[in-house]
Formats: sequence, C-alpha cells, structure tokens
Amino acid sequence: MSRVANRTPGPRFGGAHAESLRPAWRRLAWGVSAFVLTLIGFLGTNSLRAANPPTDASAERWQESDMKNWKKPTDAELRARLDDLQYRVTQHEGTEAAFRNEYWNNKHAGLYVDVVSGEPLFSSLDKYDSGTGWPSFVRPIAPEHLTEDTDHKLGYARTEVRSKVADSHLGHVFPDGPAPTGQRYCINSAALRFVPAEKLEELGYGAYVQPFVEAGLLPEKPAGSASASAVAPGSRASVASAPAMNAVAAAKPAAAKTETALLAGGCYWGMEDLLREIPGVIDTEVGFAGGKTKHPKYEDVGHGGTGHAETVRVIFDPTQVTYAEILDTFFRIHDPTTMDRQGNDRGSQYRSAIFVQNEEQRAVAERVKREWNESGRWKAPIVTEITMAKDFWPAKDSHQDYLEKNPYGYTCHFVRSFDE
Ligand code: MHO
Repeated sequence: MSRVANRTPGPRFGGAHAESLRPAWRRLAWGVSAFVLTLIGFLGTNSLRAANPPTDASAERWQESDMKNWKKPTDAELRARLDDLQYRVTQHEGTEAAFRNEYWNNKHAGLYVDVVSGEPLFSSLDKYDSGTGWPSFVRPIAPEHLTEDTDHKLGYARTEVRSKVADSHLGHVFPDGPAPTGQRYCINSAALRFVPAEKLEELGYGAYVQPFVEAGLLPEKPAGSASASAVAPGSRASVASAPAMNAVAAAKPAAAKTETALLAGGCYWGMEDLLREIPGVIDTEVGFAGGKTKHPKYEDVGHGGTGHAETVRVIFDPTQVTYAEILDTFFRIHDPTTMDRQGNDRGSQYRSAIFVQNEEQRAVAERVKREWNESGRWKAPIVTEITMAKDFWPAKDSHQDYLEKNPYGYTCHFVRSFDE
C-alpha cells in the first residue's frame, strides 16, 4: 500500500520540529461542522457511495479546445448521465456525507476534473488532509477555472465554489486553510472525477503533466526529447517507488526514495493520527510488529501472548524529514517512561518500541533516545525498546486511519511541547 503522495503540512505540525497541537476548539469546530454537514448529506440523499479506491478516468479523451463551445447538457441528459448523488451535488448544490465519499482520503497523484465537463479543477499537489472528511485543497488549479459566490444557506455566509464551464456546484472555500494560501477549498467528491497522473497524457490532460514531473512524480516526457534515453529506463519507477534501474536514471528519481520507520507507543490509531501529520510523511499504516505470531489479529494481540506491539509503519521522504526528526516527534506524542503501558491501555501490546530497519537506524535511535533521557523532559527513565524489525503485519482496514473515520474515537495521544 505504498502511496506516493504530496502533502501539505497538516494543521498540527507547522514544521518538522513543531509541536503545535491543533487547538481543541478548532478540532471541535471542525468536528461539529463535519457532523452538521454529514447530517445534511444523510438527509439530502439516500444514495451514499461507499469509499472506493480511486476509479480510473473514463476512456473518453478530453479536449481543452472543446471547452470553448461546450454546451451544458439538458437536465434530462444530466439525470441520465450522472448518478443520483453526482446530480444532486452538481446541479442542486447538494452536500455528500463526510468520510463516505470517494476522494476525501485519496492520496494518489493526479488531477481532479469536473465530473460533468472534464474541465481541470484541482491538483493532488494542492490537496491536504483537513480532517473534515471532504477532499480539501489550498487552491484551484487556476483561479479562472472557478467561480465563487457567497451564499447564506446555513444561516451564515459561505463562499460557494462552482466550475467555470459546466457551472457545477463543487463545494465551498473557507479562510482557515494551511499555508501557503490560508484557504480551504472543501469540495464534494461527487462533483469530481480523478485522473491519475500517469494517465494525464493519454486522456487529453498533457498540458497539466509538468508540475507532476517537477515534483518527481512522473518521468520527463520521453517523446521527441533529446534526453529521452537517459531518462526512460528507471524513471517510470519513480511513480511506483521501485529502485532505479541504472546509474543514469538514478540521477533523476530522487523523490522516489523513501525510508520506513516502525514505531510503537500504545494504541496505534492515536499514534498514527499524529505521525501522519509530520511534513515529509508520505504514508502510514497501523499493524503489529515485534512478536512471533504470523497473521495476528487485533483480538489475538489484545489477549496477550503474541508478543506483538501495536505499531505504526511510517513511510517518509528523507529529503524532507529525517529519521531522527521523526523519532523526536515519537518521543513527544507518547509517554515512553511507562513499561508495557500507555495511559489506561495496559499490556505488552502497548509498549514503547522502535523497530529499526538496519544498523544505521539503530545508531540514530540509540542516540535520540539517549538525548531525550539526558534532556530530563520526561521525569522518569525512558523504557523504549530498540530492536531489529522483523515482520510487520497490517491491521484490519477499519483500524487504518481510524480517527479520520471516527473523529470522536478513543485516543490517549497528544503532542507535548515541554514549554520549549
Ligand atoms: N482502549 C482502547 C484501545 C484501542 S487501541 C487500537 C480500546 O479498547 O478501544 O488498542
């Protein structure tokens, strides 16, 4: 489940070392608005779609020039072409349910286009995790692709966002987004169609490829290029995170190089919820490590005896964040001084552990642990286990990104600032 994603820093970490916790009121406010809008979504439609993996773009090739003379289909045609939810959202300003829509958690690289006309609207390069359960972007692909208008439907002013050509209702924009724009484009998945980066060219969106190339997510265009032979062999691997195939190609796909950290610090979904916010973290997954039992289930691990600890696998880009910086956050988001215990959760499955991938990681882990012990920030000795990683067994789907799916779910984790 390796996902090469682009992430804008989440609200809880301003930088690699920052420890600012998203203020509780803000989390609550988002939670409440998510709940209200979810309710509206429920009342507004009875055809909620389950969260599916991103669908492939339609085989139809899009043409920018067609947009000039584009005519909106009749209402009857739209009803026939769109599913109920797409029709209700785009044509009647509907709102889909939070967390139960196609793209809120889509981390693949690509373009989001209007479901009706195919006009490009948003890029994964501008997508971030707002915690609301709707796809959120810091900006549109270009301002002229949208129209914005203020409405008062919920009793207060909101700025509605519509697509320029098809005039589809898309969602709203709020002024509480992260840097660099401070904007949060909160968009309904049902108004969008996702075109994966590697299909852009083929499906008529070649003009939008370049930013993905610059981000190291797509190879340089080989066709007609003098440098084609130098780029082609290994560069496609940059999308799939595979190693470069030869030295020439290896010069390019630096962005594809990822590193893994395996960290245990109590209930894994609470740990994951904070680790995923670190800028430079590409993907997280919860599971079990440090024990012997093969294919362990959550229930087995909970009964003890498997030796496994609830663990988060963190895939990160070492050009953006170092292993030591990740460990620094690790020592802030859980209490590493309680043996086989985290808060109310007791048992060896809740122990504090760093499962290192190699001797290099072991040396870094030992050093960071020592520095944290010597800093005296924690008032008792740190008991974190540092052992060589063996197997990592992913937990069931419902436990992945659990606190995103269940914003009010149990957690005992938070970021300590230690008044620095
Ligand atoms: N005390 C919590 C722990 C959850 S965590 C995934 C619970 O039983 O829900 O172990």
